[in-house]
Amino acid sequence: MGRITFENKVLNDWVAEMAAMCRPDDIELIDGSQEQKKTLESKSAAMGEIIPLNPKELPGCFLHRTNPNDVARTEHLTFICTRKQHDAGPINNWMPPQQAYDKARAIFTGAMSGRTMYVIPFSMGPVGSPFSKVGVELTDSIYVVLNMMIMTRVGLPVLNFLGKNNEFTKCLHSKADLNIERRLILHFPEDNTIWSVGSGYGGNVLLGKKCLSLRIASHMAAREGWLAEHMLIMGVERPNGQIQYIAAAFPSACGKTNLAMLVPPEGLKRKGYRVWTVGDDIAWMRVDTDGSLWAVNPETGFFGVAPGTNSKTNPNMVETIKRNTIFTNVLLKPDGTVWWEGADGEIPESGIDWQGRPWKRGAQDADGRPVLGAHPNSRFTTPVAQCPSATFRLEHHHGVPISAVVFGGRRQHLAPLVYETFNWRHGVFSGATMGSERTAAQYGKQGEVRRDPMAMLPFCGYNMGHYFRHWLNMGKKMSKAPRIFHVNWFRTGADGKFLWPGYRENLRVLEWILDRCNGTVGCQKTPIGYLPRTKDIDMTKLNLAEGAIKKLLAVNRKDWLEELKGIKEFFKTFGDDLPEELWQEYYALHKRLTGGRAGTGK
Ligand code: GTP
Ligand code: SPV
Ligand code: MN
Repeated sequence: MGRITFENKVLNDWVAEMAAMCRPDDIELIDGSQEQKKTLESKSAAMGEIIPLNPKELPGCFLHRTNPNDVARTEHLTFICTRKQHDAGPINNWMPPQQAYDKARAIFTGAMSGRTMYVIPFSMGPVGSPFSKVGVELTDSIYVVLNMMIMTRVGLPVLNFLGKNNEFTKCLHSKADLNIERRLILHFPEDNTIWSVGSGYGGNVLLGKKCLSLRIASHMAAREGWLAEHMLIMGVERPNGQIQYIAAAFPSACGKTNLAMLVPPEGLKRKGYRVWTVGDDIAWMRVDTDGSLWAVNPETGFFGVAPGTNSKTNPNMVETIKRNTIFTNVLLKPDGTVWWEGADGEIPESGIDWQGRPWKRGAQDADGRPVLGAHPNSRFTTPVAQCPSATFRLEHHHGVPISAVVFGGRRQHLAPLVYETFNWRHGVFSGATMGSERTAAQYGKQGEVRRDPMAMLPFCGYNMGHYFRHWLNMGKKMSKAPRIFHVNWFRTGADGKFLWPGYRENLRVLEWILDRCNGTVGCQKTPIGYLPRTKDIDMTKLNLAEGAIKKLLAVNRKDWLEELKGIKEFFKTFGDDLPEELWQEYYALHKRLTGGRAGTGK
């Protein structure tokens, strides 16, 4: 076995210990150089792990197919391993640390034999920024290495920054045998450690992303007094040149990437709007000396949903993924380019589907259902810097100031297009009670409404009751707290079709949100919050169906009272850990909905 020595003793000992367990044939340090990247691409291609795509049409691009049993995060195999179960809370899967290490050790033992172990030093956030955290991932997958090179800052500058003393998150990953029975995604927040085994998919294995930047970081953030959130960050440049920033939390596959890089619609473009993309998935936010909330995107890449991406829905992304991009689980066309459902152009006549099988247009399975060319959760990994709307502030160590926090879910009914909450506490309530219909980003029944507080249900690394308390406390630390809003792009009419055109037209809603922050637009007061009146949203060139806006802005008291029943059950699961303030918000909302009658006891 090859040996490398590291100046940092903790790192050195840990790599040696993990190698002794996993028994790789070789160990290689990822230095972040282009030469090493090229060599790894060739090696991975020779192994059949990645397929080089048409170099003329898609230079520097590759296709990867995961095991068909390994196409999304596996939440039921994801654990928070704290000494006390109470610290993981009622929502997370929990395992005692010793049991978790033992279980995983049995799978990791010898799992890398015949393979190379890659050592990836990475920084989440600009190297050396006060926001940033260093991690080191050990992995036996070149696919993971190549993805990490896009998604994070990797290599020698990070190692140099780490030096001899600094803390880092110990991240261990092995594909092992990709057996779902032997798959575990384990977080040890008390040891600053992540162990992931038996998967090769996205959020399960790119350990800087959901595992470090959300589960481990949320735990750190609660201790250190900041926020680690599942949020996009975007800047909206106004006609006068002023840029205001929005951080928005929507559950997985509910529109963060699309919103983060939208192109203004015709009506608003003429006013001179422009959008700047800071991030599409994760926001780390701190209170700065000016009393407002500042945010960075700790990542350097997008791991975006492919289906539905086209030059109408997301022209900036179409531009971004033309080079240096890794496509996962999409259709391969005979000309060496790729396709997915809802891509630009004609549906190809034939190709190789995401499972590597020959595919023909219109193909149906034995039950007469269409055979998809791309998996619904197929994705691309691509550098933020290639995005035409990428902000010039990507490397700024202090990030961007946030004017508005936006929560949103995927709800066919109930939630109106947008509302503003009355204050920070009510805003935290609206985030804590978010509900959303399940999508292809998770295993489980699609379409079922589940509570997904702040879009953090699968990502909060500690007791969620304590997390709500932390949110309430953060509000008290700010003299210029952002206002909190709630949006829903997914309300449907009687025909089951979306009432709101969504995508770029969402800027019309953001305009109202920012105008509210600036105190320059009106609203109507309803029991659930402030809603725009029809005249408050710019509809130039929108051509909405007759009556649609009324339906989009309707607040149905009966439906909300029904919703409160589910919220009550959800809140009860937290017992005494649920901050009393959120019960007070619950009763206040109940009272507003019933026109004065207070709700009954817990
Ligand atoms: P993760 O990467 O899983 O965290 O997802 P995300 O929140 O970034 O979601 P993304 O922007 O990739 O969108 C997911 C799906 O929602 C895609 O199929 C989009 O086409 C669709 N979508 C995005 N925005 C809108 C919208 O405004 N309206 C409608 N109807 N669909 C949308
Ligand atoms: C999500 O599911 O929220 C994602 C994709 O962003 S993954 O990286 O797989 O978590
Ligand atoms: Mn996400």
